[in-house]
Amino acid sequence: MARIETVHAREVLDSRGRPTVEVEVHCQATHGAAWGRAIAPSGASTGRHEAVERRDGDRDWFDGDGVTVAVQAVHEVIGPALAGLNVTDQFTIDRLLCELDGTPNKQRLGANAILPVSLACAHAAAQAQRCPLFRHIAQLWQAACQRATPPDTDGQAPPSWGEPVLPVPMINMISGGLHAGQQMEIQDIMIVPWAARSVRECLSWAVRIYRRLRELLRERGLTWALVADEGGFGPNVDTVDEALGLVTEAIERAGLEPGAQVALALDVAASHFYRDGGYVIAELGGGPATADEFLSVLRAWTSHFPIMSLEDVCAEDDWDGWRKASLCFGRTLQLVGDDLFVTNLARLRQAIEAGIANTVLIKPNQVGTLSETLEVMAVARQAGYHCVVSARSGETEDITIAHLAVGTGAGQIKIGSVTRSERLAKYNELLRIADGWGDELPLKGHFAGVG
Ligand code: 2PG
Ligand code: MG
Repeated sequence: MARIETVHAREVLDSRGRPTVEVEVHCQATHGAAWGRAIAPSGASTGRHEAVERRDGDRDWFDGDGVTVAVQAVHEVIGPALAGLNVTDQFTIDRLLCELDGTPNKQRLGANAILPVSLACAHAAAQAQRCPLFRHIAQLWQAACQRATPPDTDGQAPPSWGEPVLPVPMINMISGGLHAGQQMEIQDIMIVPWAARSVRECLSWAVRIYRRLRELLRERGLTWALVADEGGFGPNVDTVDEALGLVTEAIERAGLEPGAQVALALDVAASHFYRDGGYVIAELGGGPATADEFLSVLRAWTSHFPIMSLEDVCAEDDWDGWRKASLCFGRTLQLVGDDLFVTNLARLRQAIEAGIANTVLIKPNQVGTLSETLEVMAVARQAGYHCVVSARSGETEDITIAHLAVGTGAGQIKIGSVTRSERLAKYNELLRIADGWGDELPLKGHFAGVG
């Protein structure tokens, strides 16, 4: 038993210099004090259906981006309600957080107030139990999976992921869209070093590819020194095709085999170039194109380049486009929904029913609590979907998602590139976990639609 004594929040800054909420939870445990700390991240290419982030809107305070209202909500509403609860009882805490807010999208207190409380409780609970966070999350995950299992599925073979493992990272190399200068419509070109044998080897390959890419960009006279929001390059390419060619060549120059050793993953983030009822992209002449026309462009990319994963191939509410994309790619590629699902159970259920996508991007701040995040993952797993645990483009030194990916055995994590400390904080935490528990935790990717 570890009782919550105080919940303290403060305004801190994220990687874009925007305010966000940090929370500390202090408890009294049987064998002494325990505490935990967590910080809310923040997206740029946010989905329309995400839980709400509360900001002050006062122009004199961080240009309106301040989060003092959210900090106040922690001090005045959340802290007093949580005092005395057992910090290890995450499901009760998170249920209470949802009740205190009382809205479906957390707009009263703000997901940026609620999430760091939920995660800080998990950190404190792990400390109270004297175990690493991923072990505590693994316990919660088992319970979430049991809750998500319908009673009539007893005896069925368990889906292929869920045991704690170290995840294979998707590592950002080139950014476009809202994460860079919008010079290229799609948001991320990432590498997946799926043949590497350890997290260290994944990172060693990624750094080598990143450096070869920088050399290539310099040789081609493309602006290479600028790094985008997630630490990748934001070169002035004319087309996505050109950018895909550059990353593939960088893999070769690094002495690695594109496809067999290192595959590509794209975050198309199509909602952000969906205008006037169509997809506006240079490859299609820059006018609004239909989903069918856009899918033919995607088909060309996937046949010319070693792409294994496509995220947000259609706009968040273009269910018809998604249905077509799922028929086209769902069996052979990993088809990830981010803006589509926004880590939201109702939207995931709707997609499962319709056979749309095969993988869910998991961002805890899109839904607002750890328990709801685990519930979405458990329902996804039950339906045979895969999960990629993901950071946001606005990040901090918070490392919780590294433990979330390991504890749930998701097998994949998306953090950003191999530069910028808010990204490296998470990679370094994976390295620490691998160093401490690597003998018990293999590096294991679980991918949908491939192998
Ligand atoms: C995404 C994320 C992370 P953002 O779209 O997948 O890359 O971006 O946090 O801006 O939503
Ligand atoms: Mg995305």
